[in-house]
Amino acid sequence: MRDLPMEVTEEVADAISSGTPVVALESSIIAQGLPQPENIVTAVAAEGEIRNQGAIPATIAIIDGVIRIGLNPDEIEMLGSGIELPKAGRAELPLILTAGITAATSVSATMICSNLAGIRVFATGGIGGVHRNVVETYDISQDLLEFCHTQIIVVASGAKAVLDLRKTYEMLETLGVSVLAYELRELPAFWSRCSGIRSSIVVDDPVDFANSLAMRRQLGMGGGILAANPIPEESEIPLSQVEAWIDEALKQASLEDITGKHVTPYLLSCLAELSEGETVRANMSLVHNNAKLAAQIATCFGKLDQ
Ligand code: PSU
Ligand code: MN
Repeated sequence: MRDLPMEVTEEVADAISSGTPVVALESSIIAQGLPQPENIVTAVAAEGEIRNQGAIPATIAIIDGVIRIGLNPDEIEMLGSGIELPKAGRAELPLILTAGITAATSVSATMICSNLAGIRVFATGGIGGVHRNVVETYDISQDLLEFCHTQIIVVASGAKAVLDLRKTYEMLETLGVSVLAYELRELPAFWSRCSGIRSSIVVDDPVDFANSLAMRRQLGMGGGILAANPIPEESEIPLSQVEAWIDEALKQASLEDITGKHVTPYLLSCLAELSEGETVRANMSLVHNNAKLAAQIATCFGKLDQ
């Protein structure tokens, strides 16, 4: 059998083997989730914040059929240059590797690749989930099921609020995913701090996330943890304001018959326009904040391992 097509940069490989904290970042947010040039600004700033916290960033993508763990600035620039790239989730990942092509990794594929490399914490903006029109479309993101398969902590500001958040959080509970809210009693709603949905588990210390993952492992349970981190107060958009824009974006998506993997990127770009960039600014801030918490959690693993 041929070797797994995966390349880890020297810096990341050294960090993993020496126990230096490492945080993974996804690339679909660069290629499909944010407009230019904010996509590249956000990716670079997230890496910078992780370094500020004393950890090593590892942005993940598939380049020419190779899983790349850690990218250089030119590669990040290429992913965010506006060229059309496939969005790889769990289902697409093997095909993209055998075809030898380049693709951005969504949350599910980034979880798989991070785990293969031995990285235990991954930061993103918001995970996918159950779409509001699920009854007609059956559209539920691969991200949710990935938490059953892959053992990693995903730091996100909940699921994107264009989704049916109540159904998304219910489904995570059904799947046995540990959803730990950070600092607030309520689960976050991406651009807004509160969704109106109470969280049964709240933690105040980054070490609690690391301990929970270690305990899942000891229990032989497998599966991941969602660290639900609310957007910083100064950047949040009130839920009622976002809801008005979402209603309009959903109407436009249905008129234009947008389906499948194109729904999330379409809605995000529609909201960016309707809000005159406010949703993009909030998205940038929450990604930065999630990178920071992820680095703090990764640092706790170093201490647990000693
Ligand atoms: N977080 C963001 N913006 C994004 C995403 C996450 O702030 O665009 C991406 C992730 O890659 C996630 C995907 O996996 O959106 C969800 O897409 P879907 O609903 O098609 O599974
Ligand atoms: Mn979908």
